[in-house]
Order: sequence, then C-alpha cells, then structure tokens
Amino acid sequence: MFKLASPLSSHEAGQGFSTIASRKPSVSFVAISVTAWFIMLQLCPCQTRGQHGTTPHIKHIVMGRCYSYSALVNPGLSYDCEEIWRRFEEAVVHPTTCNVSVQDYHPMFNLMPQIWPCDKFLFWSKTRPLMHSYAAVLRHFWTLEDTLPGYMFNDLIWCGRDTESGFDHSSCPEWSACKNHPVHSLWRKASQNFAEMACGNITVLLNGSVVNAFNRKSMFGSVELDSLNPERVAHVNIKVVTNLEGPHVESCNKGSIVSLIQILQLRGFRWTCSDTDQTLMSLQCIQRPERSSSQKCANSLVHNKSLTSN
Ligand SMILES: *[C@@H]1O[C@H](CO)[C@@H](O)[C@H](O)[C@H]1NC(C)=O
Ligand SMILES: *[C@@H]1O[C@H](CO)[C@@H](O)[C@H](O)[C@H]1NC(C)=O
Ligand SMILES: *[C@@H]1O[C@H](CO)[C@@H](O)[C@H](O)[C@H]1NC(C)=O
Ligand SMILES: CC(=O)N[C@H]1CO[C@H](CO)[C@@H](O)[C@@H]1O
Repeated sequence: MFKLASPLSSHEAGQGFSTIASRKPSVSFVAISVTAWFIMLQLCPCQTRGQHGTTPHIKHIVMGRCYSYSALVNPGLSYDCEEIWRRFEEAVVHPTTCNVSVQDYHPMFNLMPQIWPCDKFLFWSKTRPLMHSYAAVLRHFWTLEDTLPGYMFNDLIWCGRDTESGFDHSSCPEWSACKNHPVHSLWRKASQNFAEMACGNITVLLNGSVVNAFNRKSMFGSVELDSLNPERVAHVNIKVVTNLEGPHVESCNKGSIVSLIQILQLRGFRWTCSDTDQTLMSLQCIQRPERSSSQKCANSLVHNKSLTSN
C-alpha cells in the first residue's frame, strides 16, 4: 500500500526515503496520518525526506514475496526463502548501520541465481511510472523489479542498529549519510547482476524532461551501464521520452544523451536512439485523459490505433 520512495528509484541515486515511522500511536491517529500521508503523496512526488526506520514486518513481507515469486510470479526455479532471509539478516544486522557493503550481500545473492531470455531487458532512469505501463503493455519486457531480489525488496527500507543486533525500526540513515548504505548496497548488487545478464537487444528508457536524463550518478549511469557486456548485448536501443506538456530538455542529439551515446560507442556497443516513440506517446495520452484533447494526442491516437508497435 505504501508505494513510497522506492529503492528502485535508487535509479535516482542519493535520495533519502520516506515512509511511515513506526511507533505505537493510537488506531485513529494511524488512520489520520495514513490519510494525510496518502494525500501528501498525491500532491508531492518528492521522495526525499529521510529518517524513517526499517519497514514494519519486513521479515514477513520479504519471505512472503519470496514464496509468492517462486510459486506464482516466476515458477520454475525453487528458492530457499528461509535461507535467503537468514543471509539477508546476517548481512544487515552484523556490521555497523552505515557499513554494509555489496560484498556483505554476496552470500544472499548466491542463493538467487536467475537466467533471463535475451532481448527483454528494460533499463530506465527517472521514468518509473511510465516504465511500469510500458512494461505492462509490451508484455515481453523484464525490469529489475521482475527479478527475485527486485521483487522481494521493492519499496522496502532497512538498517541495523549500531549497538545491539536486530533491525532499527525507529530510524535509518539517508543514503547520502553512508559510504555503504545497506539499502543502496543491495540495489547496487541487484542492478549489477541484472545488467551483467543482459543480452540481445536491450532498451533504455530515459526522461527527456529533466536535465541530465543520463546521469552518471544514477543506478543506470553508475552501475548498470558499466556492467553491460558489449559481447552479449547486440543493440542498446535508447528511448528518450518527454512529458506531454514538456519541458523538452533533452533528446537524442541534445544534452547528456549525447554523452551516453559516446560512451556506448567507445565501448563498442551498437545503439539506436529514438525520441519520438509512438507507443510511449500514446501511453502518456491514455494515462492523462485530460490531455488527450491536445493536438499531439489526437494525432497519435487517431492515426495509431495499435499500441503494440512491433
Ligand atoms: C566497514 O567494514 C569493513 C569490514 O566489513 C571494515 O574493514 C571497515 O573498517 C569498516 N569501516 C568503517 C568506517 O566502519
Ligand atoms: C520525468 O521526470 C519528472 C521529474 O521527476 C517527472 O515528473 C515525470 O513524470 C518524468 N517523465 C516521464 C515521462 O517519466
Ligand atoms: C535489435 O535492434 C535492432 C536495431 O533497433 C533491430 O534492427 C533488430 O531487428 C532488433 N533485433 C531483435 C531480435 O529485436
Ligand atoms: C500522427 C502520428 O503521429 N502518426 C504516426 C503513427 O505511427 C506511425 C508509425 O508507427 C508514424 O509514422 C506516424 O507519424
């Protein structure tokens, strides 16, 4: 229910999180504050205010998602969910709060091997909501959230306590406060694995309405790009998408996308770049019916009946 500052928006690295601090308030207070938060979230997509503790019931959530994933979402491989939780707990609660390295998660990740079919990998940065509908419409895409670790830890927050063992449920540090933040390290490792496995044609969805659509500090720019293997990846197909109402800040030949293309070229990738993708445009029109009357949407919806372009 609390779709908040997701770790997957780790793709906007360096931000803090927000969730509901768990104390023991009365039921009505909870109801009021939940409502208030909900309203705030509708109004304010800013995901920055920090200082909230480990997500309540994290063990049940993580293990429930693990069982759900192996039984329903992606049946086939079986995972030892109990053991995965144990390794997770060992990684998080032993070192100091701000010092959980990527290596500390290796034992846990070793229990989660996954193989993905080629041509399905979808990477994104600062386009999370649109990415979700895009992946839902073009059913064949796989994102980090479709991997076991992505599925299990999506939207959760966690950290240990410095002085005693166990999770800290009252407050966790911001990402920027730690060299090795427990949440950040897990997402680094998950993103790295995901990118290393990528093969065939891959798609990268970037936001042309922001400065630095391609940001070297984002999870895509700092981890995933460097983990892509030019021998496995046939084409990097970049799609730059701007908000219908603008601003149109970056495009395939403007701004940081140009640097991305340079990096790809230097590393020997073949690439394509599109900033006029009809499917993406139509999706935006459908999601914002109040804008569908705009000329852009009218054209795109009348002349392009089918959403699945290929
Ligand atoms: C972080 O942990 C590593 C071992 O996991 C240790 O070598 C290092 O000194 C620690 N750093 C800090 C700042 O606590
Ligand atoms: C681009 O980023 C802005 C600011 O974060 C966001 O409001 C907008 O929804 C994003 N656009 C797309 C197409 O994802
Ligand atoms: C991969 O992408 C290239 C360039 O966009 C395209 O020509 C090719 O048909 C694609 N291959 C597959 C298997 O999708
Ligand atoms: C009006 C409009 O945007 N039409 C587009 C529909 O889609 C085709 C390709 O799929 C484009 O060439 C048209 O420009």
